[in-house]
Amino acid sequence: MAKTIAFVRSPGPSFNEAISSNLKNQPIDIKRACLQHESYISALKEIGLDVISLPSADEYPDAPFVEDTTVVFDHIALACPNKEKSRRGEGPSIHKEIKKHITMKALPPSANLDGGDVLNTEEKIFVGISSRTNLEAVNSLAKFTTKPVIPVKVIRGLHLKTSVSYLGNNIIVLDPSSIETTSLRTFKWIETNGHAANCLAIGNIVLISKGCTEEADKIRLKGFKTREVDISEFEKADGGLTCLSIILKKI
Ligand code: CIR
Repeated sequence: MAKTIAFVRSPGPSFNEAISSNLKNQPIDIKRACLQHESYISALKEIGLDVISLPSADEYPDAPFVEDTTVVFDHIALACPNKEKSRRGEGPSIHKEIKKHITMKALPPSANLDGGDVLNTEEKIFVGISSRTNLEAVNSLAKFTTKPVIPVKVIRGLHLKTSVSYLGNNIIVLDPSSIETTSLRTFKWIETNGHAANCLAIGNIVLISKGCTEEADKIRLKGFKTREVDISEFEKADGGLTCLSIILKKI
């Protein structure tokens, strides 16, 4: 049976120049970031994913946050037109790999989109309207899916998925103070105000940021298994667990 693939990219020597809302106070320890990235890859492999690991791209400090380069729907992957100039060159080398597995299309340059703003659920796709993603992206994405594509205002934090993750079984983990929640009312909520809001659900297993034990307990009560992963060096650059991979489910 075809396996789910995770595309990842290791941090390089320039990772401590990644964009950050708090780097001045908390410099990144690159050696530690590399070790944490290896543990992240091990966790994905233990879950049963095939991991395709790209070499670091030193001219792009934010390159380990591969999620922002690509959105994957069922039968198509879409190259994201990133708004942030320093991140625009990250896509091509990763898209070259993804194209070996799935058809890829580009969105028009009038759309600004980071993959971290796209929350895909069974029935609907939610798109964060954030400092990185505009309404044009919502309209452009809608052309590639039969699901309704719904804009959600991001009030605080970088992306929509900084503050909400979908686990499956109609359950989301979210920080309701950071996003406009009206369109998310039909889900069952696990509330948090911390890093737990960005977690990565692969089937029945949820990777959650180390130390989010209360949220992990609540997630397990809903029938999932959890595994804590330490990504503190990536959190210093406003990244979370989903940011570090592009997940391609083979169907
Ligand atoms: C940035 O500001 O673009 C990076 N430092 C963090 C990107 C995190 N990506 C994500 O949440 N999908």
